[in-house]
Amino acid sequence: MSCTCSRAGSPEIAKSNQETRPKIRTLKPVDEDPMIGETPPSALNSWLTPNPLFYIRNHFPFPSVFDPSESTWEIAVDGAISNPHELRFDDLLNLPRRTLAVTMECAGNNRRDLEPTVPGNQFDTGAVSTAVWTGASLADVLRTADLEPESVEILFEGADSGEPEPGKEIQSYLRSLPIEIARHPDTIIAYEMNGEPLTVEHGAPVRLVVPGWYGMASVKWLQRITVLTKPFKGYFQTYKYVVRYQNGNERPVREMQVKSFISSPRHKSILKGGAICLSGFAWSGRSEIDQVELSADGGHSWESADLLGPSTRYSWQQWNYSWGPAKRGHHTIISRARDTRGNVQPMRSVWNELGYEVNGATSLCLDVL
Ligand SMILES: Nc1nc2c(c(=O)[nH]1)N[C@H]1C(S)=C(S)[C@@H](COP(=O)(O)O)O[C@H]1N2
Ligand SMILES: [Mo]
Repeated sequence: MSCTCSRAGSPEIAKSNQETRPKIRTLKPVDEDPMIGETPPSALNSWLTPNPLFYIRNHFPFPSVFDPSESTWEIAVDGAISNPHELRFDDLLNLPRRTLAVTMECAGNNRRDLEPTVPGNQFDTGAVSTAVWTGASLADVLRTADLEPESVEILFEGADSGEPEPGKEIQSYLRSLPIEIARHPDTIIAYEMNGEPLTVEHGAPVRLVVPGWYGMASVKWLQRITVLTKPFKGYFQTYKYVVRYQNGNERPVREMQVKSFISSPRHKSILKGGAICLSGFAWSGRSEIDQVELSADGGHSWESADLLGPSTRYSWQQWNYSWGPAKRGHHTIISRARDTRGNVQPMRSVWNELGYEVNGATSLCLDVL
């Protein structure tokens, strides 16, 4: 049966206190200094996240000596190149425009679901958002830079800095990319987000956007691009953003893992019986979603959801499922996604020391009257 409701299954939602309260219109706070906030559940029902509700994840205070004005911003391009130079905002505007819909997820999203719990920001489901980004391909910038043949990585520096943890040396936010990812035409230096100039929260005037990778790669307030002949070993590269398993193995965090969630109805909703429309999103690093399935019996049997709306390589895919008629009583529903490369969302997240890539199926509880 296909779903007729367009989004949130509102007709079925019984009037509980939860549903009559005004919808939250601001981020769900996680921390104030540095500023961290999740996209509120009400905004996780839309394919594009409105800019003011796009999650924010800063490691440091906002850049201090800071003029985010487009007329004066310069990006230093240096390192293993024959012609170190400064790139102005206008230089970027003169390069071909590239526009891409990209879902960005923080590597720590859903950290609070891990058992046993791990330290760090206890993110719920909202450290993920989607925007249409416009900018210049980094490849076009690198083409004019004349890289030395032994170059292996490109390093990106944000204009923000501080102590990443008490006692550690003051440093900028620094992340590197392998040359092949940096040279991919879809890796962009973005200056627009959903058709508007970037705001300071999201990296004004320019940030990197690395589609398909967890958010840490998309360096905000980009002020320096350095070509390296040796792999970068900085704090946010080899100490943080590393998946460290219980057995001591480790690997760097890179592409987003296949994942889905149910955004409507809300967890713990009380609903009238009949057909209940379930909907949500599914995404996976650099591949498209092939299938989303739902189970109401703890994973014994699965039914396929309808995929709808835009389907692009780097953005999440909306899905709907008409479930019913649902019997009275308490139900636990789970969703799982599969991508076009055959990766399937696991039932349980794999525990790791720093709580990254938490993508296990999550349970939605519903009571049907
Ligand atoms: N300069 C700078 N860039 C940064 C960060 C940062 O703290 N400083 N945080 C990174 C992380 S961990 C994430 S998840 C994304 C979040 O981008 P957003 O705040 O626009 O959602 O930015 C990344 N880029
Ligand atoms: Mo992040």
